[in-house]
Amino acid sequence: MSRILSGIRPSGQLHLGNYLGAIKQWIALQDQHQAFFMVADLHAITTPYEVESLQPQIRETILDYLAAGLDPAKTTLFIQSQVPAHAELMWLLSTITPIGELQRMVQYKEKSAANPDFQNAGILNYPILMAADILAYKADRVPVGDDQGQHVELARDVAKKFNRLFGQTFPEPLAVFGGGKRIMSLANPMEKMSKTGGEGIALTDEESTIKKKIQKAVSTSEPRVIREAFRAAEQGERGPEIQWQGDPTLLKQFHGVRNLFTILLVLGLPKDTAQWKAAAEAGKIQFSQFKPTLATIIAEHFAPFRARREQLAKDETFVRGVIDEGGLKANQVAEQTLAEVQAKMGLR
Ligand code: AQP
Repeated sequence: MSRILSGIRPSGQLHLGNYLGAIKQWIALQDQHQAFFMVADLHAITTPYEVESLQPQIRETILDYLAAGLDPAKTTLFIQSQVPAHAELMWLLSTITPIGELQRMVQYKEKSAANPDFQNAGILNYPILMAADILAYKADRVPVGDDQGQHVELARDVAKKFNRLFGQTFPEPLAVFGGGKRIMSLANPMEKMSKTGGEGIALTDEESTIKKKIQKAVSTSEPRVIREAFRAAEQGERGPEIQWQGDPTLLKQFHGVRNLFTILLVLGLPKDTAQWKAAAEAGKIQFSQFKPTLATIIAEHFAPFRARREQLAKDETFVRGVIDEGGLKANQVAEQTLAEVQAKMGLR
């Protein structure tokens, strides 16, 4: 049975992008794979954060995992910092990771540009820790959103290099992407939806809040844009960006409506999507009607999530038990890999 690993930083409320890019895939994969899902708190401290909010935020993230449908009977759910082997393995892997590879990572460039007063080696070394997260479990599949694809490729390169230098040890991990691999910000669809941007649709949002947020989403009345955007959403592609390159307004509208159609296609029932597909192909969608419909589809999809989450929040003993048991299982596997790596590198 192949192994998968993934995680989310406890850096704010989980949003639709985190769900469609990562968690929805995790739920689908947990039945056929040996799965490890962590709350990536060591990654969270590489960008500005409030010390007193970190523990509550870690707990909120675990509640989100459980309420979304991750089953502790089938998967190992754990907190990254409770498995010290990740940080130790990272050090060992850092000795074979070229600095130039780290410096060319898009997330490193974006996150250091966004936080000029918080420059630190952790942001640069983030992908080595992520490689250690993956390789500690010898995972061969990593379900993530497309912003993390470059990091998984680096983990793959590190695995190959380790195997070449010290003998076959790791599988070469591959990223696994789902239909919502890049959900864009509603207000600025040229950028991805993010926790810290504050404009995301939180998984806990009520229908009225979702309606208000979607209402503000960038849309269009241009038939060409509607048609091309629906086609791109259906094919899971960024679409014919070149075509709109000379017109920033149309380009933004294209990305805005492609994003809304992507959400519809991943969350809507076939009867919902068929009707809107026909309208999009004719280039005639009234966004004043489409937007509230989409908001309702999202709210209904997450209604069971919100109910389960409310129940789980009251059951501190259960949640604590899941974290403790997950930590034990994760430590067992990761420590074994660490010992093997230490021996192969001549440290034992
Ligand atoms: N907009 C997105 N669309 C699809 N997938 C996304 N992911 C994040 N944003 C989107 C995926 O969610 C998983 C967890 O991400 P993360 O929290 O570990 O890192 P991040 O990419 O830094 O997430 P955010 O939400 O943007 O947080 P902040 O604002 O703190 O930086 C990953 O699989 C990611 O691909």
